[in-house]
Amino acid sequence: MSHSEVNIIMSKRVLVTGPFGQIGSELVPELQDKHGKENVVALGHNYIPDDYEGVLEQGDVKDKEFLESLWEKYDFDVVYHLASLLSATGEKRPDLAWSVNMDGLKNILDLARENDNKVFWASSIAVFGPNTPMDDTPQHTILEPVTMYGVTKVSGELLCQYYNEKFGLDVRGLRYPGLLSWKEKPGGGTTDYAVEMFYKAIQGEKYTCFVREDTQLPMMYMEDAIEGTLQLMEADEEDITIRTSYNHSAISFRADKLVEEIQRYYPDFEVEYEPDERQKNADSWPNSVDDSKAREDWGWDHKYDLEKMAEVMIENLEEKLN
Ligand code: AKB
Repeated sequence: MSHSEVNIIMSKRVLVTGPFGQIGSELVPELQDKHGKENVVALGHNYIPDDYEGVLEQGDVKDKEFLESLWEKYDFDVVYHLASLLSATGEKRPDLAWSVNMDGLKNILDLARENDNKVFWASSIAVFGPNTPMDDTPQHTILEPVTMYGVTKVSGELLCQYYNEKFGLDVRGLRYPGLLSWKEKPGGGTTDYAVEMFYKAIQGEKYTCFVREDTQLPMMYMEDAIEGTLQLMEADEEDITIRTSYNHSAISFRADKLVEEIQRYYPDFEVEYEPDERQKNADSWPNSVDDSKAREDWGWDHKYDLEKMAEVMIENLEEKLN
């Protein structure tokens, strides 16, 4: 058998929803490398970048008939379901957050079940709430979120677990922390301030931070998040013991500690703190998360600490912005 024939047999047809968001825009190229550009279908909705190279479809995850037509056209094997409204947008548009996050997920799970697919779904630290232990938050703990985004993530986790237990669907998920990347800006989240700080420092501008200086949240460099996602999806099925979503953690820092780190490169960088409604979301989330289950079950380990993350963010953003 030739090398290309082996590749065709091993390649999977992959659907990515939310492909042009913060996670998707870095996950899609990795999946294209792995499975071949022609085998990865990006399902965009409102925003499609002009320079996207690959198989593209445009539509709404809430539209089940449209999704069915995609399955008929491409006969998917694997789905990465990333399309979601985040915490800040979710508070502004709770009805839309519910329908995109819940109806979208249910449609994907139903089609994946009918077609015997494997599914990745993005959960978040937003599943936690003010009654959750704040430090080293365990995998199994109180889940009483106070944001609509968090409500949809807890409900989504339970739905994933239900589809696994009831129908045997191989669905896997991660509770992502705040993600930092220089490639694509986040949008509509609470942890966005961490990325915004880097932009302002490099552009030589003062930053008005929308959370207090003592706000501490779990965070992760995007390369680690992508690595963890692929690792989870490649793990043997019998090693997956969590079907809600795994705690997934790397670093944790206060807003003012990040400022200090950036000031090592930009000593004149100034920040003032003007907390807005997003502070409430941040206050309801943990300081740090215990992800030992992910480490035990499928060997998760992060590579980037605060210093290394800040170094690569600055190095790459300087090149991008200047
Ligand atoms: C947000 O801030 O809404 C997201 C998240 C933590 O899921 N980055």
